[in-house]
Amino acid sequence: MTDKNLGSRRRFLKGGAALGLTTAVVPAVRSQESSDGLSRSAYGVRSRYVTSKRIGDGGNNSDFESEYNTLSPIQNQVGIITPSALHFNSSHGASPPDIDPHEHELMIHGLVDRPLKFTMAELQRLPFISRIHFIECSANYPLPKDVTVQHTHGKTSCSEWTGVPLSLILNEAGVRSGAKWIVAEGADRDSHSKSIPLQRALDSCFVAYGQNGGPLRPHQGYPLRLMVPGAGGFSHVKWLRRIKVVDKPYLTPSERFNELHGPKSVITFPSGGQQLLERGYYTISGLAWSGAGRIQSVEVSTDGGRKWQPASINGPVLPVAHTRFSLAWNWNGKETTIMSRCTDDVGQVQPTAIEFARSRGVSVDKVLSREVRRQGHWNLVFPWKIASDGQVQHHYWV
Ligand SMILES: Nc1nc2c(c(=O)[nH]1)N[C@H]1C(S)=C(S)[C@@H](COP(=O)(O)O)O[C@H]1N2
Ligand SMILES: [Mo]
Repeated sequence: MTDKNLGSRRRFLKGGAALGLTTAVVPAVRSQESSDGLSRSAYGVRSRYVTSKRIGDGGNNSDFESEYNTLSPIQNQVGIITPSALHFNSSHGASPPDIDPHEHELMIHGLVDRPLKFTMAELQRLPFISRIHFIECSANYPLPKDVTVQHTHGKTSCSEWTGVPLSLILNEAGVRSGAKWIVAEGADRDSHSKSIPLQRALDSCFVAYGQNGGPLRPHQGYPLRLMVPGAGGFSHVKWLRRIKVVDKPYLTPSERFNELHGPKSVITFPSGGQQLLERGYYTISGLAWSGAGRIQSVEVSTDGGRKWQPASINGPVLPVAHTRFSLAWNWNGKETTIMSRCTDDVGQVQPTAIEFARSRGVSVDKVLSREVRRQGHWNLVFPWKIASDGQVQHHYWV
């Protein structure tokens, strides 16, 4: 770093102490083995000073490690990719099935000319695509008792997924006339199943075996999952074993399950439960995403929504992917409320609480009611209150 760079960095922070110019202590390197007998260098482990983890979604005090419902620690994430080990997880009441990829098959049948079965090895011989997409549970909403952004927004994650376009597989089988939907089924205890319109299946769905450069993690559906970009997480059937081509939406209890996620954003720093130590310079940072396409713009307010400033975009802007934004900010040490709102490239704007309440036909004090939460796709502009002592808290409308 040149002196000039150091000088400009210094202007952000008050005094040299904030730069942390202390001597680093380098611990002696010990060679250790993990429980499966691999050395730390054969399959890496993170620094013991890094402690970020998924937590159960049972609320504030649930630090328990749930096998089947976990929230991603998005307050600690940088960039747009969720580390595979920290992808949120929603599996309805069961641990991941222990699937041997040599035995796993994907069956295609129903209204097709040629019913087909693919082994994993056969799928991996086919042409493939890699796409960076978020998956968000339709039930990604806050509860009044929630404290951190992990609690309020932790059911969304973003990975690079690799696999085979479903159109290629369906064309191979030959879709018959009269076919309008597919039903996808997983190999878990309850055979999680979901109907998806055939047109969407042909346009954008793919069967993924790769996540962030490696195989899917067991919690994400190893060895195969369906990707339905932009639709509610529920559609992204994990441990995928069967696709039936049909004439009707057999398994769609609510139309909302097929809606694409609307535009949504949240500030991840500073966010709930964090503490600003002193007034001065901070880089506000957050994530924005939309199920309909790319993020067009993000604005941030640092005065409770009176003025909005355009945020910078820090990194790739991809369709149906988390997009990282930031805003340079000088905190004057006074109580305030900060929030973000985004617009996607089909022109949808993230709604305020008032706009959202109106669209759902309820009064604004009902935006967190059970009835509204259960409709899913909760994408309100989300405020964080910063107290004069620097504590960051959820700011409620009710
Ligand atoms: N087979 C199967 N697929 C499933 C589920 C499930 O319980 N079983 N849960 C769905 C729900 S509700 C969500 S939100 C996403 C979550 O994907 P993730 O666990 O990889 O984050 O998986 C979907 N696919
Ligand atoms: Mo979900």
